[in-house]
Amino acid sequence: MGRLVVVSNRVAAADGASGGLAVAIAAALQGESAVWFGWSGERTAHFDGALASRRLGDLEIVTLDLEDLDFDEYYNGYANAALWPVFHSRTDLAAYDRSFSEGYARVNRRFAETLAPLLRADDLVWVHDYHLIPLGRELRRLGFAGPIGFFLHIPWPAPQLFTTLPQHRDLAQALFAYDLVGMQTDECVAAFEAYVLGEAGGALEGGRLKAFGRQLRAQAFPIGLDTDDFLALGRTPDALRAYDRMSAHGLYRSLIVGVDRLDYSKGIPERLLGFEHYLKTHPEMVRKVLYLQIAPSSRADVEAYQALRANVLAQAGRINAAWAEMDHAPVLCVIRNYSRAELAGVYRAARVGLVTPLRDGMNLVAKEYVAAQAPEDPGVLILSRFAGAARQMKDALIVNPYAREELADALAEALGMDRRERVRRWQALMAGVSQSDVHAWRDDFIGALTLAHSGQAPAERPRRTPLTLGRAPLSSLAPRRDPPGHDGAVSASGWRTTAQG
Ligand code: GDG
Repeated sequence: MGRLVVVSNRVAAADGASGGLAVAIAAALQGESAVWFGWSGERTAHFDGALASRRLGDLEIVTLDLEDLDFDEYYNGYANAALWPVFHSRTDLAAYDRSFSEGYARVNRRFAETLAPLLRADDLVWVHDYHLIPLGRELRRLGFAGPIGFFLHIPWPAPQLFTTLPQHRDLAQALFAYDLVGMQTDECVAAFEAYVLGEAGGALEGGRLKAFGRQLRAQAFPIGLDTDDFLALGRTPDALRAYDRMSAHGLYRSLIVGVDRLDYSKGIPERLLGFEHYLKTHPEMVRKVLYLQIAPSSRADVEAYQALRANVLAQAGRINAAWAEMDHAPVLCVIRNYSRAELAGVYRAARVGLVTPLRDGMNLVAKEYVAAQAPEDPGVLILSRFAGAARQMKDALIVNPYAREELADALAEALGMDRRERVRRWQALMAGVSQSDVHAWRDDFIGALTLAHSGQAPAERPRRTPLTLGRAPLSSLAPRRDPPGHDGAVSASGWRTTAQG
């Protein structure tokens, strides 16, 4: 049996990585016999293709360094200043420079040329995210004929947005080198299909998309948490200390928490406006609430991120200037990283989890907030309708993050919600978080990729069958447990809910 070879831009197995992709892949590969290949995060004067390799249990981590021009054109350039904004509906922030797309193509070739010699014919290759769309095509060019799947962690944009990229056709064609293209939601798959059918002269036949003389299967695989691991983190001393610290700080006040990379897609300025509107319309609550925003710095070399940082800090300052007293400031905005254990403690201490991105592939913070709650006295999740997670987490208070009055109303509803209703909503949400976890996501994807490569059609959703890539079975196949007190069944793709919505 071949190995599972996972490729992503960054390879980060250690704790402290504040990014959904690294957290998810590290969890999905934990304890597995697999290879994880990617950029080391280091730069070198001249690219030489030298690889570094280390082992983490059964996992082999292989990294390469990139040169400065690669970093500017591929990473800061095409990936984070063109694809990221366009895929998050921010064409106003996109840089369409040709040099960026050339750097992107070059680095994908470099990835392929260094990876290809390591591949064995029976390996299964799983490529992750928007940095590496052309990688599969490059590997095919170099002769790899085995299964290659691609998973997009961020949203796939509407055709009108995607076609603003001068290279849209080439990007779409590159995807057709994969056997399976996975996305976070059905909505993203539908947008991709609309492009292929409407712009690329493709067709959808027997569940397969056909275009550019090739075919692929496109399907939604909503990503989840390593839920058991996160629950265990919540019981560690670091988590308990953070919980105690924030509970003491929030004594006589209700804590509202937001945790997001400092990224314009996360809607932090809009959230601050919503909170400000809440204070204006509920002046009696000013001393009774504290909004803590944890926002670790991200992509600080890109101009739009520098502007965002200044904007967020200015807004928090403005709100505090208007509403603070000598012993209380309503907003605490912390631009730094905390350990995941500490985050688990902070989530648990918060009466409200405020997760209001303007656009988000999934959003793991929403799921972490739910997983961290005390079952007998849980907090309330307020979730943007524009997060992929909103398709599953219908028992959250779903809001339009652009509408400050709606945000303020949701805060009022969450802070006034009785315990019974909070428990009822949390139980439904937690059932989904437990069931649809990162292991199910991994097994579903790999099962579907194996079928897609062999030309078989999946019955409905791919079944969770034992996979024996490499030495260890990929799934323990233990039935996933429901949280105590919950008796609901949960479907594979969407969660059963108890509330309307
Ligand atoms: C991309 C997609 C998709 C945050 N602050 C700290 C910290 N974090 C962790 C969170 C969470 C992760 O980072 C963020 O994940 P998200 O899913 O919310 O967002 P992105 O980073 O944008 O991730 C997203 C995801 O990929 C997975 O497919 O859901 O839509 O954009 O786990 O806890 N971690 C640590 N310190 C922090 O201060 N250690």
